[in-house]
Amino acid sequence: MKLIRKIKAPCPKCPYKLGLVQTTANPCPQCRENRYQTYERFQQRFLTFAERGEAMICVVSDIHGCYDKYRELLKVLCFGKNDTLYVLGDVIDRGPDGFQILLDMAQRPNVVNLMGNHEAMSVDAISYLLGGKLTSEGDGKKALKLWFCNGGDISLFDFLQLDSEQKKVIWSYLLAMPLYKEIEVNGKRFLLLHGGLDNFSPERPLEDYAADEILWCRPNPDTTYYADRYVVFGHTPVQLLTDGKGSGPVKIYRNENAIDIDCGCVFPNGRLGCLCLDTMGEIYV
Ligand SMILES: [Mn+2]
Repeated sequence: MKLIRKIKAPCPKCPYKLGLVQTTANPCPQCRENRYQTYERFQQRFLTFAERGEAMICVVSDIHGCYDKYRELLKVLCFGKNDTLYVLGDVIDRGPDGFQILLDMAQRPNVVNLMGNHEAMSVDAISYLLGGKLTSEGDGKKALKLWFCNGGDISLFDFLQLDSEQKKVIWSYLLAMPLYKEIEVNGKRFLLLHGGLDNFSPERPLEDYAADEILWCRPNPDTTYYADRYVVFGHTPVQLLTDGKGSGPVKIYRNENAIDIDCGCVFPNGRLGCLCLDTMGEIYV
């Protein structure tokens, strides 16, 4: 494993947390004493970026019902109508407010949501509950059980609270989620998806991968994909890849061109990690 970039987290006392990018203040005195220069640099670069009014492209994953962290991230990013936020799935389940987050995202044309295995499970289970047709093969009861075993029970409760118009919005939003997105930012190519690419071969066309190979893939710490583009994914909390050996707060995991951004925000000691594709800078809330 090779970490391309190491960024220190701000000290726990830091009131700026890198987050308050609206201010020109440097990190707190303790941070400065600890020489958290990377944060200062990032903050300055971010400020220049925002001041120029340029659009920013960011990517986040596995919000898992953490509504407050999602809102805080938008604030930290100063997320505006010219920016784009790619969300690599698993907005729902485990935490309580997944569908509320999806409702908010559905109203934002510049938030692009990709399918996660939790959204796929919810589609199968809710189809079964509402007596509709399953969108993927399998027995409905099994689908419901699988969803509940993976923290879907809390989301079902959330879903049932929605009024019929909101349910419609959510339903069409879920069904429209793509499995992957290929984009280019500043001359760098990115493939964005939820879990990874099982049975990977660089020659294999993307449309050839089954949904499960993308949604449930568990890369290992040494997994690499393409030489000419970054693959950015979530699904596997970085704690699993570092085997708890990393020191300090959890960080986005990079192994050559494979980048895991799931910092396990719904779990104790987890954070919501966000990668800015323009600068490759990391933001945490
Ligand atoms: Mn997942």
